[in-house]
Amino acid sequence: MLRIRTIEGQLSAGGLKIALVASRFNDIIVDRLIGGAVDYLTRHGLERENICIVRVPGAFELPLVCRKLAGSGSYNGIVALGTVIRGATPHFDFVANEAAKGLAQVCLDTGVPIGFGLLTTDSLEQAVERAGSKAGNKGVDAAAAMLETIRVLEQI
Ligand code: INI
Repeated sequence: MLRIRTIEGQLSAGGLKIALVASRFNDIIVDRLIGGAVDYLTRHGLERENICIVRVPGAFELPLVCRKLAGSGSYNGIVALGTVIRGATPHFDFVANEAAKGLAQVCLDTGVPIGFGLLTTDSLEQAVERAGSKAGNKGVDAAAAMLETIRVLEQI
């Protein structure tokens, strides 16, 4: 029987340089996402001095700043963190859609993996649930996805 070649990412972060880009908007939630991402990455071997945290005003600004960081060649991966909470107007949809679309485009244009840690929720309660309580911590999930993707890409 022929062997199937399988490529899988190891979850070791030692030696990498990682940027976290985090919005100030809804920082009560976003700070928990940052904490989760930093905790995950350091427990997987990333040295604290190899983490750079960049704060941006809101989710809308995430793609532009991620693009500059990705293009700098200084980072192996980026974790984008933010929280968009639905209000009474369509503003939510514009901010959330543009942020998500922009981040995907930066990944594809630059080849630098971006962990998508942008919460889009109907309420503050749903955001709290996803920032270190009953639905986990999406900052952790985004950091884990970025790390795995970095290690997969290295092998292709
Ligand atoms: N930015 C967020 O990160 N979350 C939100 O919920 C949000 N809402 O609802 O307005 C938000 N708006 C600000 C936006 O991201 C930009 O910073 C702003 O429009 C200036 O460009």
